[in-house]
Formats: sequence, C-alpha cells, structure tokens
Amino acid sequence: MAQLILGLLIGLALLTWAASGIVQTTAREWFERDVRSRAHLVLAGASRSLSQTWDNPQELQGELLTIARDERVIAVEACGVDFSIRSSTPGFPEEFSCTQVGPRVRTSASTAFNAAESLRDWNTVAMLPTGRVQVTAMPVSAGEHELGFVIMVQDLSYIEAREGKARTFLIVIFVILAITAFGVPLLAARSARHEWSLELRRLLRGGGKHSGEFQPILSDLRELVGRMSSEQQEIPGQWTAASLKQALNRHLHGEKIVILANREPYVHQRAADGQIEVQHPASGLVTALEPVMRACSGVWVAHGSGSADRETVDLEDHISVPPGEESYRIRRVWLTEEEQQGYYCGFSNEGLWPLCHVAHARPVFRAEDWRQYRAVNQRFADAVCSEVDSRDPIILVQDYHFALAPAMIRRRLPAATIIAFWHIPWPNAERMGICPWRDELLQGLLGSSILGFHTQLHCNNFLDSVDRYLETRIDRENNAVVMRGHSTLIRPYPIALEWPNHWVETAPSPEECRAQVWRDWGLKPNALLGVGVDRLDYTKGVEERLLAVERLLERYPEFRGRFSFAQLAAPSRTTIERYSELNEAVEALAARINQRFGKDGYQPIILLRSHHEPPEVFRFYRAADLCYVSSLHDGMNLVAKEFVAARTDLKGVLVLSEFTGAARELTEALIVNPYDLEASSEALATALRMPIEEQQDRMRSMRSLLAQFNVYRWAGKMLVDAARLRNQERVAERLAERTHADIQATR
Ligand code: ADQ
Repeated sequence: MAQLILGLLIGLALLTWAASGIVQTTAREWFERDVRSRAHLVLAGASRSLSQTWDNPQELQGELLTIARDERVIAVEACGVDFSIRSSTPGFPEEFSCTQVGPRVRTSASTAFNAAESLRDWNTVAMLPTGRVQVTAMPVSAGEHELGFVIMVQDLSYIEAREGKARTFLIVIFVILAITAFGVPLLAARSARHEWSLELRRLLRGGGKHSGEFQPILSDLRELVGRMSSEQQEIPGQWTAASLKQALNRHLHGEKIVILANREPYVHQRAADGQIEVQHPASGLVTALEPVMRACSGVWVAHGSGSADRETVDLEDHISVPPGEESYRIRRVWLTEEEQQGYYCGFSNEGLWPLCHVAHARPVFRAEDWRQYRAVNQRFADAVCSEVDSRDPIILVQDYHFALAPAMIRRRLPAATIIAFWHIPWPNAERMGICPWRDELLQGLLGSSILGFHTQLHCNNFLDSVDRYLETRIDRENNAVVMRGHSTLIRPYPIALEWPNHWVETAPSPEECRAQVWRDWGLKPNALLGVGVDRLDYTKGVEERLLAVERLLERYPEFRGRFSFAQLAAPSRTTIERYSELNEAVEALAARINQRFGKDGYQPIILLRSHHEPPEVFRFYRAADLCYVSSLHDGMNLVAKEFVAARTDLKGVLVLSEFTGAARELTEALIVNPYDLEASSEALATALRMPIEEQQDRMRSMRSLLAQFNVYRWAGKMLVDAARLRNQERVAERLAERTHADIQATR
C-alpha cells in the first residue's frame, strides 16, 4: 500500500513538473507576442512625429525619449539608411546598435543601400547581462521616401517573475489536489478500517452487530488473529532455509535434528532394466519435511521400503542424501513382511487412518496388528536413540504411524525435546473412543514436549479426548496437558511448502508446460484442462471429483468436447481391500464418463494411474486451467498449495474442498462441499469462465500467503517454541537443585 501511494505521488510530481514546463513555455510565448505587438503599435504611432523630426537631431532625441518613458522600454535608437546613428537615448546597448541591426533590416543582399523597399520589420529576443530583452526594429519613411529605421529595446525580465508566480500557483494547486485525492480516501479507509477492527474486536470477544454474518469464519478468524499477533512479536520478516538454520543455531545451539517418519524421502528402486532409480515418494509429509531437513541437516530415520534400498546403504544402514548434495543422512530400518502387514497396513492404515478421517470407511482393529504396531514403534524408537549424540537431543516424530514412539523415546532420553506432529485430522473424543487402545495412544503421544496439529480444531479434539479418557491436568490457558509431572504443549502449526519452491524454479515456463501437455495429449487449441493430483485414497474424494466433472458436462453442453480432466493418481496401500476396490471404482467411473461424453478423439477424463515424479506433476499444475482438490477430509492438503505455488503466471483457478485444512488459509479458492455435485459442478463452470483479472487477483493473494507462511516458518516456529520450553525446563531444574541444596543445608 505504502509503495502504491509513493508510486502515485512520484507520478503526480512528474506530472506537475511536466505541466509547469508546458505552462511556462506557453505563457512565455504569449507574453513575448504581446511585447512584440506593443512595440509595433508604439513605433507605428510614433512614426509620423519621428519622420517630421528626422532631420533635427535634438527634436528627434526628444521623440525617442518620449517613447522611452514607458517603464518597460530600456532604450531607443534612430538609424539612417546607411546604418549611421541619427540619435539615441542613453544606455542603448551596443550589441543592437544601427550597424549591428542594419543588415537584418535590409531585404537586399547588395552592400550599397539605394532602394526604399529594401527595409523591413525585424524582431528578436536576446539575453543581455542585465536580463532578457525584446529588440524590435521598424522602418521610418516620409511618404514614399525611406528615411531609415528605429530600434527599440524592451525589458522582458518581468515575464520571468510572472512565470515564477504562475509555476508556484500551479504547484500549490497540484499539492492541494494530491492531498484531496489521496488524503480523503485514506482517511475514509482508515476510519472504515478502524470501524471494522472495532467490530472485529467486538466479534472476537463474542458481541458485535454483524456476528451473524461473520459466524461461519469466526473461529478461523480468531485463530488467524492470534497466530499473526504472536508471530509478529517473535519472528519478524519472511522465513527462509538460511533463517531456519540461523534460528537453529541461535536458539538450539546448532543441535543435530533427528526425524522419525515411516516414509523415507528418497526411495531406491531397481527398475526393469536392472538400473537403480531414485524415486521421490508421493507423500505430503515428505514434500514438507525434506526441505526442512536440507536446511537443518541431521538424520531421517525411516522404513527402507525400496527394492534397492538395502544395496545403497553403508554398514550402519545410512545413506547421504539428496543425491549429489548430501546435506543429511537417511537411516533405514528394515521391516519383515509381518511387521509391515500388522504395523503399516493393519493398525496404521486400516485402523487409525479411517478412525481419524470422516470418510465413511469402517476402522478395523485387530489385536495382532496392535501388537505389531507396538513392537515396530519400539524398534524405531530404539533406532532414533542410537542416532542421537547428546542427552537432550531434538527429535521430530512424524504422524500416526508413531503414536507410541514419543513415550518410548522419553523413557530412554528423559531430557530430550520431542516434537510430535500429527499430519492427519484428530477425531472428536466420541469417535476416538472407538479405538480399543485409545488410552495407550494418548499416553504415547503425551511423551512429547510439543504435539502439533494442522488446526486448532484438531488440538481441541485432542484435548477433549485426553480430558475424557485419561487422568491428567489440562492447562486450558496454555493449551498444555500435564501427566505425571511432565507437560506437553498442544499447538496448531499449519504445514506449508518450501518457498521459493525448487520444483517450480526448475520447471519450464507455464506456456511451455501447456504446449507440452497439449501436444502429448492431442488437445485441441481451444481445449480447457482441469487437473487432480492424489495418492489413490478414498479420503481424497476422487470419485466425487469425477462425478462433478460428469455433472458439469451434463449441465453445460458448451464444455462437452472441450473440457478434459487429467487425474494423476499414485497407487497407494494397494494390498488393503478398500484401496483395491477404490482403484477399480475410479477406473470404471472414468471409463463410463469417457464412453458417455467421449467423441472423435475427445476424452473427458484422462486417468493416469501411476506414480509421477515431481517435474511431471508440476508440468500438469502449470498447464491446467483449474485444479480440483475434493478431499472428503484432509489434515491440510499440499496439492492445493503446490498448484498455487506452480502458477507464477497468476493464471488458473483452485477449486478446494471445505473439508481440508488448506481451505482455512486459501480463502481465495472456490471453496466447495465435494459431496454436493450441483455446487461443485457449478464451481467448476465458474472457474472455467473466470475472467483473467479475477484469476490473477485470487492467485496473487494466495501466493503472498504461501510465501509468508512457508515450511521454514512452520519448522522454525516449532523449534523456537521447543527452545523456549527447554529454557523453562532448565531454569526449573536449576531452581529445584538450589531448593534441594538449601533444604540439605538447613538440616
Ligand atoms: P498426503 O495424504 O500424502 O499427506 P497431500 O498433503 O495432498 O497428501 O500431499 C500429497 C503429496 O504427494 C504432494 O506433494 C503431491 O504432489 C504428491 N502426489 C500426489 N499424487 C501424486 C502422484 N500421482 N504422483 C506423484 N506425486 C503425487 C498427509 C495428510 C495431508 C497433509 C500432509 C502433510 O493427509 O493432509 O497435508 O500429510 O502434512
């Protein structure tokens, strides 16, 4: 805003400067023309008396002095046809004496003067040491007989004084205009903002006359206002990889970070041709955490799941990554088939995943799966403890695969700072009650120092679950749980993307991506393209998405033959029945829609059921006219954020499910209920018809939010909170030691 006003003021100043230049030149021309015509009038009026006194030098001088009485006339001189001075008033400037001006008054080129008609009027403006002057010469004759000419020199310096006044006047007018143009709207906006913030404060306190209108966003508003005000005090400016590293050094003395996550950031696979390939897994957790690890360095402990993973590690199961950069290490942990089945497919993905997502899949809890889950959590906790190199390391435990690990690590490393982050929603207390091992899960997570969720709602759900099922003290003011003397802070940290994003920076331009996709898929020049990018998971609402596309084509024939929707679907958890059912259902649905609306090479649904490496995913993001994220329930959803990050051209529309964490931040997306096919097909039509200026406004606003709220800030904020906690704990420890020593001394 300040930049805009400054720009406008500079523009206005330049305009004023240009306008004053124009006014000055025009005014000067007018004044000079006036002076010239005055000189002609005066000399023409005096010509009779001049001719009568021409031969009498004394009388002639009297006439000249009469003419020079005018205050603007500096001097007058009378010259003969031979350029001799007949008479002149005192102080006549030599530069314009008869001999100087004579040749300009003559029309003939001949040196000898003998023809009466060879004299003419002559004018010029000149600069003398005393100032600017107007010089006018006019012939004097007696009837047909040419006597000579008179030269009159007039002062023009008064014109400059008048010009100065006119310029000052103009500048004053412009300043008044500028104040009126900027000041009045600014004052009005300020007063409106003041009114608005007063109303907002009233609303946030629970009152206010517009409380009804604001009700749907009130809790988000409260959360955002709280987040922004606390962060502005702690972390000024934008977070970058470098500032995250600095924060780590400043607040945590450069401690090595150990991350525990089920999924590894680089998977080594043996390809069909026998070569080893490096794959980036389709995982939101990896997308977010990998840049953090590149910035901080340390160790990432994960399941070694690739077919060539064992061949690429050293004797201690380590491998340095990223390939070629090697800024941190992966420690791979190997799982047996039974462990993988019970811990990963069973308890994590058939039990906890459907328990935490409202997506109408029944959670399955098997005692054997639980046994494996516990055992595998212990194995990973042990692996983490073997990687640390101090008594109080910083450990980041990721996601629902490791609910028990925080307490297990705490038992071995009581002084560790453990930050656990739950990447998926946390259900309400009633729903959580379904799980036969809910108490153990809650107790396991309470082994952490900080437990993070994407939203305040999920924090509240967790606190309610603890309140209902465990004997603990809940400190509602600080959002903390105290269990057996140990305190865990429960905090919202909405996850984000690296910014600037290295996949965007290395991608071809949006125009080039569009041209490539159009070429690869044989799309017509006037075709429109939508994109969806997901792991093939029932929580992502892929079926609802395809049905919305079908409804769009049913309702709006203008899009038939023109709009195609490319669904990139990475196979996921394929050994689980619910997932293989989904796979078949999506395939059948795409085939049905293609059969119904496909014609002459036109295919409404382009279903790409395979893993795609990030450059390919970003190529689609950059080529598309819209991206539809239709999750039925999603902790955050990074696809929505990736689409916005990819659109450096500010084009494209994001259609986003209201059931994602991302919908709370990306409010300029078209927010829809994916179950409502009428509304979501309408939103798709709106997106396809949206004017480019509106697309740009929405994109610009979302991009500025993503740049500010990036993943370095996400990690930095957790680490800064952890550092504060460590300090408090150290002070408390020292106080306890001193009190103990004092008691001993008084005994
Ligand atoms: P996910 O459920 O994995 O994450 P999401 O956040 O959308 O979901 O991230 C998916 C990632 O995988 C994105 O980076 C995307 O580009 C990539 N991806 C998806 N489909 C792909 C495909 N076909 N090929 C290649 N790559 C693909 C969980 C939670 C989310 C939360 C994240 C991070 O479920 O709610 O946002 O963790 O906390």
